[in-house]
Amino acid sequence: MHNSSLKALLVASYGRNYLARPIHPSSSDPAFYEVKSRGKKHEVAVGDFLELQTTSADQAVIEKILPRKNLLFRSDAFRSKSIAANVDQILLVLATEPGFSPDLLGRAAIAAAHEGIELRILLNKIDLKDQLIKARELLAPYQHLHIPIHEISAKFNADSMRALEPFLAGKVSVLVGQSGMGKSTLLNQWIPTASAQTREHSTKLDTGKHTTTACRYYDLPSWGIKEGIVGALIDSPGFQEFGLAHLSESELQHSFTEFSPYLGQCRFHNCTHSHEPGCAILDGVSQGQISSTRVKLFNQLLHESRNATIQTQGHQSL
Ligand SMILES: Nc1nc2c(ncn2[C@@H]2O[C@H](COP(=O)(O)OP(=O)(O)OP(=O)(O)O)[C@@H](O)[C@H]2O)c(=O)[nH]1
Ligand SMILES: [Mg+2]
Ligand SMILES: [Zn+2]
Repeated sequence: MHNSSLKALLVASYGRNYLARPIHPSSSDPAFYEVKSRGKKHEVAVGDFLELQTTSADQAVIEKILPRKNLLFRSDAFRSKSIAANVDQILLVLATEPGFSPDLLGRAAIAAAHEGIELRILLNKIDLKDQLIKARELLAPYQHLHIPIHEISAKFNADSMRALEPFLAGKVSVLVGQSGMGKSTLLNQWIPTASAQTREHSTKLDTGKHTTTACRYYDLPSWGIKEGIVGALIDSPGFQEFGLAHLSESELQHSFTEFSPYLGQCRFHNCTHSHEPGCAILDGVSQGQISSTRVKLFNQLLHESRNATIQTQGHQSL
């Protein structure tokens, strides 16, 4: 057999194992190619468009990652982890129970703002009412920022799910959130064939019982097609940490969109907006225009970003 090159979409990743499906499959192409990157050269993510070189009937190596419109990832001082590429929208899934982390919510919002990706918050499990009021309180600062928030129950309220369909049609959306919030349950409600697709991927990738640690791309059914574009959902494993150490101080400031009218107005040009006199951001807090939770998050992220820079410099000098 001879090698040939083709374009493909990365549809599943599990550790360093990947599956990609041909964009314009010919009759002789398999449904998926098992793809490998040559060494550590290519850091790929689900949603990436790739140029592949086939090496056998159903295996290929990555020649090239086609230009991305965005890449959602998290990082700390030591490593970074891709979540998804080329997404139109982030669906941040939170639940009434178990309670969600407001810190993670804040970080997801910053990641979205930084990459210029639309964010939609789904508050799931509203059938469990005991913690509903508390959840709404934690969401108040985000309502204030005009981020759309939908109250749903994946298991017990089909209408709440259907109401969201128009927002998913024709778009690639990634489900993110902590473990147990209901991401996979949502996926299975919207895409009844998802579990069958998962099984197909798993057989190929041989992930066995670790299927929930994989990240996967699923086409939406007919309601998800808009103007000829097939929308999709990317299911990602739950995480407890969302490091944003890769954002510089200036990138951070600009990702807190509500800070923008105040930027450049602090008394000190290198103001960290934590304690300085004449800080315009802190004035915004006392006037009720900016939430103090968000300023605290900014300071935490700034601290992590600076720490990461110090660590990196330390490594380079070794
Ligand atoms: N009461 C209630 N339970 C729900 C609802 N949606 C999901 N659950 C339950 O919440 C649990 C976790 O759901 P999953 O869909 O596995 O959560 P996940 O976010 O995919 O979790 P990870 O894959 O670990 O990241 C399951 O037991 C679901 O049955 C809901 O609307 N109401
Ligand atoms: Mg899941
Ligand atoms: Zn300031």
